[in-house]
Amino acid sequence: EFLAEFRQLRDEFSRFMLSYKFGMDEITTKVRILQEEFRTVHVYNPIEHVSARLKTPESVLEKVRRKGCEPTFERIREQITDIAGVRVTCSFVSDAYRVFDLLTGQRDIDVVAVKDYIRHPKPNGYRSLHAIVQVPVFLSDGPTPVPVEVQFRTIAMDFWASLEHKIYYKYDKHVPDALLANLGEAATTAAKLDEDMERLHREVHGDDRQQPPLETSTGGL
Ligand code: 0O2
Repeated sequence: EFLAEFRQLRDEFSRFMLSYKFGMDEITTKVRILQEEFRTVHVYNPIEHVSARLKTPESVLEKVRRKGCEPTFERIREQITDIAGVRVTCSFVSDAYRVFDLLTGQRDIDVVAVKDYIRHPKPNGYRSLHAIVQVPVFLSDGPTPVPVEVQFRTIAMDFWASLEHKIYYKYDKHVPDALLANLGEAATTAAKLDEDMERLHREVHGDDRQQPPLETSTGGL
């Protein structure tokens, strides 16, 4: 009996995790569609690259324990919102906001929460725009809304965050003060670089990006 119950739970958990993979794939496809459209139809492409990651079952369960979340599928779906993660890296800060608007403005996307660490950086200097969005995934038994954490950032923000992440783990979360101070300075330098690059870009491209999308020969169909 125990074995039958165990198998059932294992299968349910696999289905649960699979729904997150599908949600992540839906969001990745949406961003890739925008990226390809910009690349081919517009003069300028605001999306540098897109990546996605699914938390491992171990790290989901570890977070369930850490957050004191009740271990039911419903509670986990409500409280652990970063099981599926998509990262969108843009050239400029204004592009991060622009792609955020384009994605969250889509009819089938619900925005659950937004954390703007660009306007309000974390004390360590971390900057990125985070959104928890919900996308419907159509399975054989009907649609399931799946939360996906989408991070929008610039190349400079991404460069900083990946180094900080490595240092954080290298020191097992106890980074020496001097190194923390250096990371803080590097974050300020990265923010300044973002500002300078955006200004230069505007000087060269003017207000290109404010233009409406190109009309097609079929009259916009
Ligand atoms: P990974 O390896 O990227 O998956 P919580 O997730 O509950 O601890 P919260 O407030 O729900 O925290 O999430 P928040 O602040 O929106 O941040 C979650 C994710 O943002 C992290 O996921 C990182 O990807 C990124 N992030 C947030 N703060 C930092 C930071 O200070 N440095 C770096 N490098 N990344 C950060 P994970 O699961 O921690 O990591």
